[in-house]
Amino acid sequence: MDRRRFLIASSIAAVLGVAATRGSSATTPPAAAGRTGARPMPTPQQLRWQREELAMFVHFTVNTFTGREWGDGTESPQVFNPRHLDARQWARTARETGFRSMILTAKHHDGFCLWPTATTRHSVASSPWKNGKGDVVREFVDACHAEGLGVGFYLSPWDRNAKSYGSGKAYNDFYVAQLTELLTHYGPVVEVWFDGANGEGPSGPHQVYDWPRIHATVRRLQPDAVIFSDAGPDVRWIGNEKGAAGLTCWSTVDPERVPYAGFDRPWVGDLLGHGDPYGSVWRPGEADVSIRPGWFWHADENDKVRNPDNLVELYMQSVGRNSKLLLSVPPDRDGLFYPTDVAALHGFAAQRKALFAHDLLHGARATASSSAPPHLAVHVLDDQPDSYWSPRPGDGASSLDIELPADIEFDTLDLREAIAHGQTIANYRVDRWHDGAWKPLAWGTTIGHRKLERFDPVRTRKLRIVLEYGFGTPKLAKIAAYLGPKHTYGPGHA
Ligand code: FUL
Repeated sequence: MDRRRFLIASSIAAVLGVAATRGSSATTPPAAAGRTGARPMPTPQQLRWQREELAMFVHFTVNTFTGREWGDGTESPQVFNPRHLDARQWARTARETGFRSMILTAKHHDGFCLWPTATTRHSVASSPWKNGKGDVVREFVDACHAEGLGVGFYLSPWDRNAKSYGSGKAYNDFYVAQLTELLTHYGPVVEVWFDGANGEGPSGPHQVYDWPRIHATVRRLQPDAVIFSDAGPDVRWIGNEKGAAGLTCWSTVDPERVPYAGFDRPWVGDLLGHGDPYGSVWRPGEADVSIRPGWFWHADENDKVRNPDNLVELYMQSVGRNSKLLLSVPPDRDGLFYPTDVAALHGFAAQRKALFAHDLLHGARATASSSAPPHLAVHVLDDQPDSYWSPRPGDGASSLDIELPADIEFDTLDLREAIAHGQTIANYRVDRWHDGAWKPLAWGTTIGHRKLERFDPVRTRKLRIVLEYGFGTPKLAKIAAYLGPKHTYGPGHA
């Protein structure tokens, strides 16, 4: 069997859970797992982006005032008048609740621009807000800077107001001019978000976007920004709007499979959710979802805001599956985050703080089946994302034991790979020592930046992590165990 076929067989076995049931252990390793070969690695920008874990999406435009989700471009700028707009309130809320950057819809599909652009009159400059002298983008950026948050922009390619939309080059010129304004007038940008939506249908205008030119504009003007779209190139859409990464989630993809933003095939969602272990590029997934049923604020959804339990679930299925959570919190017609949303965000932060307050493995002893110095077992217990344990290359299945001075009770496991070196682990199992024997507690496929496992509380004094399959020598950065607080909130909007 050649390497590729061997690895396919291994990862299928891992996905089916074969490894978890056949009782293999570090002392009886299966045939050598897939090894070596150059693997894609993150750029410093991609690493920074992923380590932030939480970003906030701010959906705000004429839709906030018309009650729509997709404006059609005929909205009068006169409807836009957020009398008490306070972007600092958005940024303060984001910072206080653990978010590290914010992405604003500078222009949504309706084409209305939140800054006084020179490219169209369809903007805040034609609105009654601040007598047409206001600039939401400026206030947003200043607020992000004041609160120490990264700045990101969503500039919808699909524009239902621009006359040139569908014309080819003329629209690309217009779009690149808008992008250039955003990327030159407002300081450093950490992320540019290219949406793939288009509801024109076969009889509507068909615009061919000049992606190479658009990407080159970002690279030239903001070389430190990551570019998001279904097709990256730096970070990819996770393939759904539920905020859920695949249970198996590789940060690598094959770029040919989803060649451009808006590439619409039935299997795209699945592909983006899981990534591809054979993929030639590093393109981690971003899980976008709203705190409300809609992306924009609507009065009749004020009682449908996700509760803190629900937000913790989102965190587990995004950040806890090697993705990043991009949570939309839409300002209301006053230009403020609504009190229910703010309270939910604080509850979310309080739950995370309580859950991750005490790593119960602190003070434990770690020993491994083998180690490649200086990457010793003890490094899985420190908090350095770049220090890790690595078994000797070619050792086949590897394992690491954690021994505690006394029993601990926990319901959450936190596993992390040293992803600065790429993602290699394709199968793991965690056993606990119980009634004189090792019993499987949790198992899965990928780890990546972070894999969170939750279960009913268990007790033990010894844990073992077994790594059976991979695409190179594993580099395990962290194992932590936590006991979560009892949930105190009722069922929420899902
Ligand atoms: C989608 C858009 O159509 C929605 O309105 C929203 O902006 C979401 C984040 O992306 O493609």
